[in-house]
Amino acid sequence: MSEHETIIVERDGRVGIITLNRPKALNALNTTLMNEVVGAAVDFDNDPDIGAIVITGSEKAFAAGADIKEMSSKSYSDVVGEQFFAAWDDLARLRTPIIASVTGYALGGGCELAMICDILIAGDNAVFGQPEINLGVIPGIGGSQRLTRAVGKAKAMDLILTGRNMKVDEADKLGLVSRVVPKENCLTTAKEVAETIASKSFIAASLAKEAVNRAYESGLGEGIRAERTLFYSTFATDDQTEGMAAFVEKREPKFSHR
Ligand code: CO8
Repeated sequence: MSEHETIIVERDGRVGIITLNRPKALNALNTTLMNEVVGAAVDFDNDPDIGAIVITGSEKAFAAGADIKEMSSKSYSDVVGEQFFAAWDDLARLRTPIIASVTGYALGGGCELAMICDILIAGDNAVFGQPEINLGVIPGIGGSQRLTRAVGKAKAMDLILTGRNMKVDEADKLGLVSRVVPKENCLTTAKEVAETIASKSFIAASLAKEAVNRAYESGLGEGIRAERTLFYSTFATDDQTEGMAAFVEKREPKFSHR
């Protein structure tokens, strides 16, 4: 793996791990970090030996938001001209399941990055929020959309308009997170979840991800039709043949992954 300035990239078996590594800035998301995270994730997505990706930060901060110092001097024409932060959208398009391991602050862009991930494992010290309003701006990496879909209009309006922070218990109650675990166990749990997913058929996992995302992005009828088409398509795969044969023969399946 190549050297990076703002992240650490590792692999553990079929799991790719990206650790945000700007501790002095509480992992604030600057342009370099965005390009490195998205680049590393795309590389993992194209790697047939990788079946799931974990994105994590430090115990104090998953990420305390977009880098305010980088943004503060930008003008309207700067952000439009460079399509500031648009590359984060590429992360949402990957086929490989992505697990966020969130301890500490996940604020602003940090909360938005966690919500781009498919599964969110939270430590018991996690704090979520969209405080952009306190800076005279609004969420810009999908926060107003993904938070509203995740927790509903009433809570999203409350969080986005007041800019207040939310502790993990409230986030859990609202369904924003997948699991809450002691902070010491957060990364281990995220890796275990990733290993479990990576042991399945990659094609089935990526189609399942696509189907769930269709529920998130479209109406029920369109989602049901998409699911049916995706379900039928699994019958064109070796992994369907193997998975069902293994069940009938009472043995563990050997998936080809991809
Ligand atoms: N950007 C830049 N630097 C930061 C950020 C940030 N978001 N957050 C923390 N830091 C830096 C601090 O400036 C400080 O650096 P220094 O020591 O050089 O002054 C260092 O990290 C440590 O921070 P604190 O001393 O403040 O640590 P505390 O433990 O006292 O407080 C907090 C922790 C509560 C997390 C506090 O740092 C904080 O409030 N941070 C800002 C949170 C925030 O407002 N985030 C939202 C940013 S806006 C955003 O994310 C918009 C995304 C959409 C962009 C879309 C474009 C299209």
